[in-house]
Amino acid sequence: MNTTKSEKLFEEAKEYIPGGVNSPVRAFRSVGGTPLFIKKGYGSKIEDVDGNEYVEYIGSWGPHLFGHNPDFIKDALIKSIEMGTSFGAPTELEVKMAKLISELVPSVQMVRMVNSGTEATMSAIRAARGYTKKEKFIKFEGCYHGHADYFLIKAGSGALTLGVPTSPGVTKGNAADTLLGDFNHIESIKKLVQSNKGEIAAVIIEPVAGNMGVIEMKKEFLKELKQICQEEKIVLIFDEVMTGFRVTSGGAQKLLGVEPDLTTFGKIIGAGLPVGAFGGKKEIMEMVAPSGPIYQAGTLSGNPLAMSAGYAALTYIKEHPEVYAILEEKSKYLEMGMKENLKKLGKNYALNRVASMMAMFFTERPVTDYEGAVSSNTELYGKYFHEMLKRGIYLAPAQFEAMFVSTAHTKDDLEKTVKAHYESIKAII
Ligand code: HOZ
Repeated sequence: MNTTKSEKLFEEAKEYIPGGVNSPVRAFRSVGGTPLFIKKGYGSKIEDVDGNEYVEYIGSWGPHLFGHNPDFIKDALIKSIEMGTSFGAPTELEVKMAKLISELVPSVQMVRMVNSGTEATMSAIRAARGYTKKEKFIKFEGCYHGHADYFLIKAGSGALTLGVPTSPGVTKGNAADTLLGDFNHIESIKKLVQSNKGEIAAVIIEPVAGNMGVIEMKKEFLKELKQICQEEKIVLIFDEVMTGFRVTSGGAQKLLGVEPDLTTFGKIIGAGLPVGAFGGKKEIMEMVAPSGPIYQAGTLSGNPLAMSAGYAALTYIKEHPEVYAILEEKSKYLEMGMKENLKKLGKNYALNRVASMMAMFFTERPVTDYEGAVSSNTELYGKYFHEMLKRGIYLAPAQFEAMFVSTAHTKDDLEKTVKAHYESIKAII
């Protein structure tokens, strides 16, 4: 068999880049085979260096709410690049961006732009610690908040996929300040709060878990969590890097009706450029430098290109509230089609969907928590992934990731996906 261009590139990449990739899940380790090297993206599709076209549901892991390279984002970027790429000085666009974020997400009274989701979550934890003068924080098993040391303890996403949820290189000291909660199980939080009385600065959670597949947070759990945080003077942080501006224009907090003290963003607010942000209550955010003593900085923070793309995306969302109804319709079509397929095939695999985020787990028990997610047969997911790929559908190359639907997915794309889903499951069971 002829070697493909992707295979050749991967061999070369492995010589110079650890594992041949710049972020682990991309390497196809958990599904096997060679990663596709992508040449371009347009709408709902990507094309690899060998000229194969795929309908895809990764959307750069979330940013592409409108599909690849929509004209209005491209135009904003072209206009911006004419003016220069970075100044390391304030711009008018940063002010407009901050105002727009706080208009769409009212719990965000002040916001600081950073360069990635990891930077956002790291900075939010620092702000919470500085504000409360306490050191420990609670994260949830299977939730992923980027790769800062103290988050890499029982983390989701690539860490869970590759079987290294607790990474070497994380010091005992760092690990000691991270307390582990059980997603959707409030008793675990009550116990932690009791045994670490007066020591917990923050609880950080993905209000819709998107890094152990997709799992919705129970409203009752969330309300109790907020109440505990208020009573114990713990800063409640919603990591909305994935859900922000995706599940509604106001993120998961609008969907679930509970406001956190701080929120982190990324992905859609950069429309595919490297970006992140953290924001929330004024009394906390005003403690961030230079208005306060909690240090946080960045050479490329508020970068004009990232701001132009992100501002164009958020402006579109504001001016076109119908975006979410369109996403809902498309996502529901997929969900229903897949459920119907499973029924026909006599399989009761768990299929979770929250707005335009979905995940199918190869387990027949309902997936409402970490235990449920890890009961999935990942080997079977690998086979499914390759069957779908053969049929022109590109999914996340790992079970513990989300499938993202965009407004660019056409009726044809969705029909093709449902058909491929039926044939793929049939082929592997
Ligand atoms: N950890 C990311 C998904 N949750 C994957 C990032 C990437 O490989 O680009």
